[in-house]
Amino acid sequence: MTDPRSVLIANRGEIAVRVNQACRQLGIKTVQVYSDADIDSLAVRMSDDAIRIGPAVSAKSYLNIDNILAAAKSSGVDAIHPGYGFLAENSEFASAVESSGIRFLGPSSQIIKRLGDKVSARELVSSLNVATVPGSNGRVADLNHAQVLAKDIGYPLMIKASAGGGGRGIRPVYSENDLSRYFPQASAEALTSFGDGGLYIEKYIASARHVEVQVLGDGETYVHLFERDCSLQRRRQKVWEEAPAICLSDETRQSMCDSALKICEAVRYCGAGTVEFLYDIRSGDYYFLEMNTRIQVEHPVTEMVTGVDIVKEMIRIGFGEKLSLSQNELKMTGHAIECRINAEDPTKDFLPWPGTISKISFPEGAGVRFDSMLFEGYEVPPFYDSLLGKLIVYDQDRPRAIDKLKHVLDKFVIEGIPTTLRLHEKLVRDANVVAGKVDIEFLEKWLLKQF
Ligand code: MV4
Repeated sequence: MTDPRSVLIANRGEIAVRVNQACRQLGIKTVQVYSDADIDSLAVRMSDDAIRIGPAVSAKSYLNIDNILAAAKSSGVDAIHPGYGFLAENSEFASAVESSGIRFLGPSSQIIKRLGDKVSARELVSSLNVATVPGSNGRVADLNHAQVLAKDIGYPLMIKASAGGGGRGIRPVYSENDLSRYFPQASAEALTSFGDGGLYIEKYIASARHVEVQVLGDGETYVHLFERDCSLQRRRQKVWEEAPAICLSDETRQSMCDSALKICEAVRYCGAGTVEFLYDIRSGDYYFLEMNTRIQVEHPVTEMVTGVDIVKEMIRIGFGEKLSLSQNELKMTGHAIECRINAEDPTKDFLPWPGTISKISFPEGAGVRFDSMLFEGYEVPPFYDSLLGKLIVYDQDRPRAIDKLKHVLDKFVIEGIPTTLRLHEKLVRDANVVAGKVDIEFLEKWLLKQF
């Protein structure tokens, strides 16, 4: 019998391609939504069916809840996959999908809301005896309150928006002077950007690495798929990610993964998720930052070191099936590195650069994966974020993975537009990157000396 199930893919680009592939492998039919800018995209070509949801501008297409729901209803799909970005962590969207009787392939709107509010997530996590960054308990009422708290916490500190996340709405503060200047600014900004001016403050952890734990849950059983190190970031955008995180001892890794599972159990997490931590290089301590309730861009490095297809697993769970994995059969072997390939010119301060791909070729082989939306003749539209694809290499250990990455990057050709391939060719040869001697501030400082 053929599988009668169908999924509407409410996203674009490489993740829409990835979800289409996963559905195909599961025998599920796909309906791909597209804006006017994406009618010729790979995701549209490979899907079983495609529906226009509006003009190029995201606010009127990929962020338009009514249009997406109308597309889902008219095509009669059983479920919606939100991908990442756009509406993936919008609890109102999840709630609207739930009310329509269509499955949302992610956690419930309630879980999204509870973890999406960073102050409520911090409160939940500290009640579980998992360390959060020292800072305010709950929201900071006003500047006066912030000043009193700052006396205890000390400088530098960070002002963060409760409704923010992923680095949006955060601001470093180095003195009491800064605080009185930035606190009202940050509050006003949070109100305009997120419709919620609520702020909290945290001690600034300098010399840290960004380590995150991948989890899967079905509301009854929870597993972790170990961690990724995403310390190489520029303007809060990850550039290079790897698994495992070489800075962690086995003991710390176990403790961090257990902490992530505690959070899943506490909220009865359902779907794929990521628990973000800051790892303090000096003390060896780690702190919870936030939990992301979506599939992440960098999920492939975890797939390579665990052998688990995370996207297929989240689709199965979303359709009400139980986890097909148990913790004791999960192991991490080898080492994987992901390089994000963006349509940006590293020599022009990463200026986004739309245009036509005239040529693309790369050496395929064992332990080389390229998750992408590209094909020769594809025209990169100017309306969306500039991620074109992700090169992932895998090998037995980190030195071999780095060596393989060097060779693959040497042979990797994208012609027609500038890309961040050039950046990765340099990074993979940098002594500090090769030695793993980096922290979250490394890349921006390094970039000042390049190009
Ligand atoms: C921090 C931090 C240091 N101290 N919070 C940025 C993304 C968001 N998920 C949390 N982020 C951070 N929060 C405290 N209390 C450092 C980061 C951070 C970062 C900061 C500056 C430059 C690059 C960074 C990369 C990753 C995380």
